[in-house]
Amino acid sequence: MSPAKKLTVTALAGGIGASKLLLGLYHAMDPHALTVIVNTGDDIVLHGLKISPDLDIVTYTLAGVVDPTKGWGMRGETFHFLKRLATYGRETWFNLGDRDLATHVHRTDLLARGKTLTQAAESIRTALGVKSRILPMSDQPIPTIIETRDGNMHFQEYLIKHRTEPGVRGIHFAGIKHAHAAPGVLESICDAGRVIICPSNPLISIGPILAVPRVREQLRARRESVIAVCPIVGGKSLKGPSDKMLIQLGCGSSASAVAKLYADFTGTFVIDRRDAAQAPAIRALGMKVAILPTVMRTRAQKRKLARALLAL
Ligand code: FO1
Repeated sequence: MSPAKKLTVTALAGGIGASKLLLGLYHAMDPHALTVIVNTGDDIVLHGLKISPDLDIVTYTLAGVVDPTKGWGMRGETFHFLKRLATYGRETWFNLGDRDLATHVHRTDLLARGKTLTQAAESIRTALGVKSRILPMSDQPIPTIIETRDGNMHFQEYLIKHRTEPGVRGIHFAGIKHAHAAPGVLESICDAGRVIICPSNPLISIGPILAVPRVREQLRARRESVIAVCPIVGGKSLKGPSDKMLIQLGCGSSASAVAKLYADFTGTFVIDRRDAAQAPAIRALGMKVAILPTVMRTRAQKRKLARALLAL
């Protein structure tokens, strides 16, 4: 591998949890040498608009326009459009902001004109001045369906409309068998100096990317260069319902439980200091263990973890 290629990073990412680390990487390395492969299982069509939450969260974060409190949507957002929609009796459980709306209209129009999701994501990230490549995992829709006691529902309905209350029995990715990795996805895993699995939900953020045909195999082929950052610290998720879902699906909510899910394709598993006691169990799965401060609240903490990962 050439010295220039050695410095390249490909990251697999969900939304908010991943974006913290991605922001750290963006500032700790040459951002042009970073490629982000993003989960699109969360994508949903609402009010005729194609919404790609994780693509937008990653793009807005790296562009510096994300709402810093919520971690999704745009800074300084207003919701006049949503209020008007309610007038027509439409469901408004998914909070579409007025500024954010421009992104969904632009993407939906590009898709209607025959462009791919990859091309739409490229148009949005370049317009917002993001220097890193942002790739959807696939150009085909692969919605994440949560199987619950109350029936099957789209992930966004489970997360937002039903506030993760229904007990989870299973998860599937509709249409996955016939889907393909988007252009550049397999190549960027194959060519990168290192591959970083961001601290995202292993079941519904990283899981859908791994399920795209050939992605897991490609990661296995690069196992020694794959570094996964654990999203569970002290048995709790850093963000979102990972802990609850892992428990309900019988995996258990711990660093070693996530390590088991990643053992076949990960060379180095990164855990927080609080979980140091689990290091021997994780090493027994055949992975190296790095113990680092993985909780990122400040800009400095994000950069610090990013630098530590780049130095591994
Ligand atoms: N998350 C919420 O908790 N409530 C919302 O109403 C909501 C709206 C929303 C709109 C656009 C967007 O890009 C993201 C949005 N999110 C919202 C976040 C998103 O649903 C999830 O955090 C991700 O899908 C999981 O990564």
